Amino acid sequence: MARARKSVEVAKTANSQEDLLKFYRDMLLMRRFEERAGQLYGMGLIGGFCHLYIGQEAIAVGMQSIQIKGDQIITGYRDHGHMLAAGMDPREVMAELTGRSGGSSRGKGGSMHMFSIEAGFFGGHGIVGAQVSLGTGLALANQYKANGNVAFVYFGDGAANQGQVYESFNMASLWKLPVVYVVENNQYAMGTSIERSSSETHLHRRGVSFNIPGEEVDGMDVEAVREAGARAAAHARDGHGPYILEMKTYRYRGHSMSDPAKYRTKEEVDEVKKTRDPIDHLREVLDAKGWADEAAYKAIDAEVKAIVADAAEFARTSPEPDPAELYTDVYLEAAQ
Ligand SMILES: Cc1ncc(C[n+]2csc(CCOP(=O)(O)OP(=O)(O)O)c2C)c(N)n1
Ligand SMILES: [Mg+2]
Repeated sequence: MARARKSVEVAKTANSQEDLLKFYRDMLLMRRFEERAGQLYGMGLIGGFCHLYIGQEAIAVGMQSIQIKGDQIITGYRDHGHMLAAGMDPREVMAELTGRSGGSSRGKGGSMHMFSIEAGFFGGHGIVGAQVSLGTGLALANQYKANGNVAFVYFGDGAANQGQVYESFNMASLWKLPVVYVVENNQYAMGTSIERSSSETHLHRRGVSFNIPGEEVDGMDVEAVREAGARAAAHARDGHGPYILEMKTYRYRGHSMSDPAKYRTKEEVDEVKKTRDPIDHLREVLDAKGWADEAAYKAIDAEVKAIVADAAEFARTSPEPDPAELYTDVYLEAAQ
């Protein structure tokens, strides 16, 4: 059947000044948004779980840049960056974190349970690995509808050891489903390093026995992410089935907000921040091309700060959900 939609074609060197400035702005927005969320958590305005994405921004931004209308995204609980990349309103995301009625789930979902059909964002899942099976189901729906769309399924190095991931790989490959599996290998699953938990640490090879091609990507380089993402998406969209991208990345903050961080040294974290930071890296690229000066960086900084300040104010002042909302959206009444 003819596919209605074509993938975006990208070569790493082909990114325009406009592209790179947008990636810089989008990554900075994520970083400042997350820093602010961390502060609000410290002030007691955010309760429950909260997993920050700081350090991993190039993945969500690079991958989003090659998606087309109707493509879906699904991920685990480290989800704020993906929601912003998908185009969800920072106000709604922040207000969901503070549990207010202006939040994207009307304050009843919190950090791990947001959702937006319009943005193609299918959550936000707290069960490690569950999104892989659900996302494979989204790909099956795409195939069934022949809509030319691809499901982008994100999961971590820890989730990569879950059994349902491999059941999903088998079906996705057998049925040639349009799905890209993006493993965000930040090297730790809570306090357990990948070396301690995985017999095969090269996660892009995990599809070999299912005939799924995979590649390792520098997840700290937004252009490398975009280029590999375009290749993987074209493969899936053209009917060749699933593709695995292993993004080598690092999370700067603790697993969640309470993390004693005894499993790694401060020197290890500082070294990554100093030598591999995705935002600093892109700034070096922009500088080398002469595509941004101090005034341009300042303007982006000011724009991002204003968006985050506005989102935080909205999240602080939006009213709490009405008690009458307690039972709404919990069960869907099926038509008889
Ligand atoms: C099925 C299941 N088992 C265990 C947990 C507890 N848990 C929450 S996060 C996590 C680590 C997952 O790490 P990874 O997949 O690497 O993602 P990251 O946190 O690094 O983004 C674990 C074990 C859970 N939520 N669900
Ligand atoms: Mg991890």
